[in-house]
Amino acid sequence: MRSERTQVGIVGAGPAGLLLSHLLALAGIESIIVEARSRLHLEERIRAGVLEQETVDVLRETGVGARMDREGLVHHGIALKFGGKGHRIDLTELTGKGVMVYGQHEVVKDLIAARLEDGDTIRFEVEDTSVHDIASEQPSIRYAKDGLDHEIRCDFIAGCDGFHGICRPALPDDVLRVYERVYPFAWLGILAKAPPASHELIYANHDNGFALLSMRSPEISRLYLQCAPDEDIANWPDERIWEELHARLAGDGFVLDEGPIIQKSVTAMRSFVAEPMRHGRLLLAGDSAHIVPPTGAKGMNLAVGDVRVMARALEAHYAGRGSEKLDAYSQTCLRRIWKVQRFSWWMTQMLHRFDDDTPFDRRRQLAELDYVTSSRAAAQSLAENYVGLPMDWG
Ligand code: RFL
Ligand code: PHB
Repeated sequence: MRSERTQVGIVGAGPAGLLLSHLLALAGIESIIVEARSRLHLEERIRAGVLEQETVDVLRETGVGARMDREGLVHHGIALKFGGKGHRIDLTELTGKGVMVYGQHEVVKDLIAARLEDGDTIRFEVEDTSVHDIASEQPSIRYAKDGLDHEIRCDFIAGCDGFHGICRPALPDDVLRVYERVYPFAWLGILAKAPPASHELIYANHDNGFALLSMRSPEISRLYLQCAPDEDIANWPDERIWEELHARLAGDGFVLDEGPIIQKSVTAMRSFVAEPMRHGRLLLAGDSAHIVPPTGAKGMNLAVGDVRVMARALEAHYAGRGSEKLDAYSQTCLRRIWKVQRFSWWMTQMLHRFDDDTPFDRRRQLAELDYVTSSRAAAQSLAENYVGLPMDWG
C-alpha cells in the first residue's frame, strides 16, 4: 500500500470538495482530493446554473471569479408565469442583490485549474474509496488507482462525495438521522443551441405541468419540463419536447426560439437532510448531506455555504483557537440548510402539477402565485431567499 499524509483528506471533486480545498489552501492548510471520475467528465457534467450573490462574492474574493465575471450573466429579476401571464419579481429592487447565471461545470473548471496550479492536489479516477478510523484522531482514506492500493492519512476527512457517495453511510446507524421527501415527478432538462427567448429566467406553472426557461450563454438555452418520475427519455423525441415547452411557456406574445438539442437528461426530485453532518473526524458537506429539489436553484449554493463554514472551523482549529467552531459545524450549517429546504420545497409545491391535487388545491396554488406576485411583502420574501440567505459562517 502506498501511503501519504495530508492535513485534510477530501472525498469528491464537485463544487464542495474543490472549493473547500481552495479555501483551505488560502488559509495555509494542506489537502488532497480523491475523485472517482475523470477531469473531463467533471468539466462537462451539466448541472446547476444559478449562483447566489454570496457564492459569487466568495469566488471573486478568493481569486477564482475572473472568467465568471467575463462570461457569467448577471440577473436582476425572474418571472413567474401562470394563467399564460408573466409576473416579474425584481430581485435587485426588492433586496439590493442579484444572481449570476454561470454553469456549475464552469465553476468546476475554474476551481480545478486553480487547484492544479497549486500542485498535485487532485487524484482523478480513483476506485474503491473507503474511509477508516473516523472516530480516531488519525482517520484515513483508502482507494485504488491503476491497480495499486493507496492510503491518505489525515487529521480530518471531508465527505464531499455527493448523494451517492460513501462518506454519509460511514456514519454509524445509531448516529445518523435522515429526513426525506420524494416528489411524484422529475425534470426533463435540455440544452439547446438557441438564443434564450427571454433574458431572465421564467418559472411557469401550467395545467400540463411546470416548465423553466434558463440559459447558459447568449447562444445556449437551458430548458426544463416537469415529467413522470420514472420517465423514459425515449418517449421524448425533440418535437414533443418543443411542443410541450411552447405550450407551457406560452402567453404574453412569448415566442420560444427552437434550436438543435445538444443534451437531454431526467433528474429525480427529492428533499433530503442527514443529521448530524459531523461524526468524529468526518465532516459532510454539500449533496452528501442534503438534497433540495432544483426549483429554488439552491443545491450548489448550499454546498458553498457548508464548505465556507467548514474552512473557517478548520482554520480556527489549526490556528490553535480551539474546537468550538468545529463542534458547532453541523448545527451552524443545518440552521441555514433547513431554511433553504423550506424555500426549495415551497417553490416546488407552488409551481408543479400534483396529480392527486383536488380542484381546491389547484385554486389555492393559483391564489398563492397571485399573492406572491401582487404583494410586495410576499415578493420580497421570495426574492430574499432566491438571492440567498446570509451564509452565517461566523
Ligand atoms: P457533486 O457535484 O455531486 O460532487 C460529488 C463528487 O464526488 C464524487 N464521488 C466520489 N469520489 C471518490 N470516491 C467516491 N466513492 C465517490 N463518490 C462520489 C463524484 O464523482 C462527484 O464528482 O456534489 P457537491 O460538490 O456537493 O455539489 C452539489 C451540486 O452538484 C448540486 O447540489 C447542484 O448541481 C444542484 N443543482 C443546482 N444547484 C444550484 O445551486 N443551482 C441550480 O440552479 C441547480 N440546478 C442542480 C440543478 C442539480 C441538477 N441535477 C442534475 C442533479 C439542476 C439539475 C438538473
Ligand atoms: C439551470 O439553469 O440549470 C437552473 C436554473 C434555475 C433553477 C434550476 C436550474 O431553479
